[in-house]
Amino acid sequence: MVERHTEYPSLQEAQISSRMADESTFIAVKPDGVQRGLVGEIIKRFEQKGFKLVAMKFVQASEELLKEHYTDLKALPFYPGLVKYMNSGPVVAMVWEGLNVVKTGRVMLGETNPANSKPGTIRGDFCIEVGRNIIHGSDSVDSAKREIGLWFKPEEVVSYKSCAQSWIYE
Ligand code: DAT
Ligand code: MG
Repeated sequence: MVERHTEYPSLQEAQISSRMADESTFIAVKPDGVQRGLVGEIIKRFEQKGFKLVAMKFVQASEELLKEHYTDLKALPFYPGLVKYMNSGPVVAMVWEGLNVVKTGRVMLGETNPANSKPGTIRGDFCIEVGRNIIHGSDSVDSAKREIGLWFKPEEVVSYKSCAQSWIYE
């Protein structure tokens, strides 16, 4: 009988599921990324890497939400300008799930300052100045939890099985 590679024992499948669902990160295409038509390109990179989209909304964020989102930076001189920039148009807010997605997501973004970001990273490929760096990504598992809770209601984060999971995780 021909062995079927499309089916896995349920235990293995359960182990894969728990490893990949372990971690989520908050990613947002900033107003400049939206205006410059880079939404699809950014989503594509996370999709093609193998991460799983579990929440997404197109939203004009309030000043209040943005101040809270960047509360750790409130003492810094660029904070008012940062909030104004983030409030200057709609953003695409997303939650992506997968193994080590917080750290790998940051690698995919590049450095905070695009000038220090390598080609091949999102900031390295699509922007020039730190104040117009087109994308946000959580910097730790704890900040991801805080940010996801700020931007999404629990019921807006969808749990589903990806048909590709056993081809992405071993
Ligand atoms: P990151 O977005 O890489 O996590 P951060 O949390 O230190 O970086 O800062 C948040 C955002 O603030 C960053 O994406 C762009 C802006 N920013 C950071 N440093 C800046 C600076 N020196 N001048 C102007 N904007 C800055
Ligand atoms: Mg940050």
